[in-house]
Amino acid sequence: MSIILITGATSGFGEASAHLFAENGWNIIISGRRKERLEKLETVLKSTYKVEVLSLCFDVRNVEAVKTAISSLQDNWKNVDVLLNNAGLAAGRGPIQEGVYEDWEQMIDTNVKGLLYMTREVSPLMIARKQGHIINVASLAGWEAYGGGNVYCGTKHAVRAITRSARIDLLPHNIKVSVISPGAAETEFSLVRFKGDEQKANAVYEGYQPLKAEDVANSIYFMATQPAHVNIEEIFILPTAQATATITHKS
Ligand code: NDP
Ligand code: 8X3
Repeated sequence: MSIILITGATSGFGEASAHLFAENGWNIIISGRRKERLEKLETVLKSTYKVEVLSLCFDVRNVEAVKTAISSLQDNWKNVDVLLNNAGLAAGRGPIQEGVYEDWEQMIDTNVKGLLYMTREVSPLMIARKQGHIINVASLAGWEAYGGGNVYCGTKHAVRAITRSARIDLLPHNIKVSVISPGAAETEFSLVRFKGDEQKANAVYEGYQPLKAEDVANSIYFMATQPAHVNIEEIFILPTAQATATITHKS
């Protein structure tokens, strides 16, 4: 049975991917910081899909925690076929001259450094088996820079650059490296970005049909299930009503 390790499985794209891969018979390693959500998801996945599930509760910003989580994997969980580097966030949205240092650090540490730590620890397991697939979650913000998105856009541009470089590094080892770049998707993303302000978060998705977490999970599953000689290098997925980060057709 194939194994996928998903960071940020407690919500949004990660949670939807956990369901979809489990539904299709994959064993799943779920991770995130919220222990209760992990426990609940583990129970639901096991009982619904009859697959093996392992929960790893850690913060991807903590390099020692990442090292411990991966080095503590039992042999039966070491054969990770797909690493989905999904954990990430935007914290705030505003002009750079008013930027909040803690927000910048949280985004850079999670979206860039956390992804690097995970890749650094998991890729040797894949190299040992001469197979594997790393799928990074970037964003429309990895293609475009929009006002107020400064640091978030920077982190997602970095994710796309790291993906392309890692693909070259891992090429001789038969490891696929891909990236998915979604546009606006209704998850907990905006609630996190606007620090719990539901009104601001809901306004992001008003007047049009944004992507659902399941839409993105479907694309990730498509990427992960191609034949061994096929690498879907990048999927750029937008809501039909969205043309760019700042142009959305609203009713
Ligand atoms: P959610 O807020 O719904 O999910 C984010 C997930 O990341 C949660 O499971 C959260 O888990 C986890 N996470 C955040 N920080 C950490 C951390 N320090 N350590 C471990 N896990 C962490 O948002 P989405 O599902 O929308 O976002 C998933 C990814 O998709 C992110 O990288 C985001 O930037 C990207 N994205 C989102 C888009 C959107 O419009 N929604 C569009 C394009 C890209 P926990 O809090 O339990 O740690
Ligand atoms: C989330 C999409 O456009 O808000 O990555 O940056 S956007």
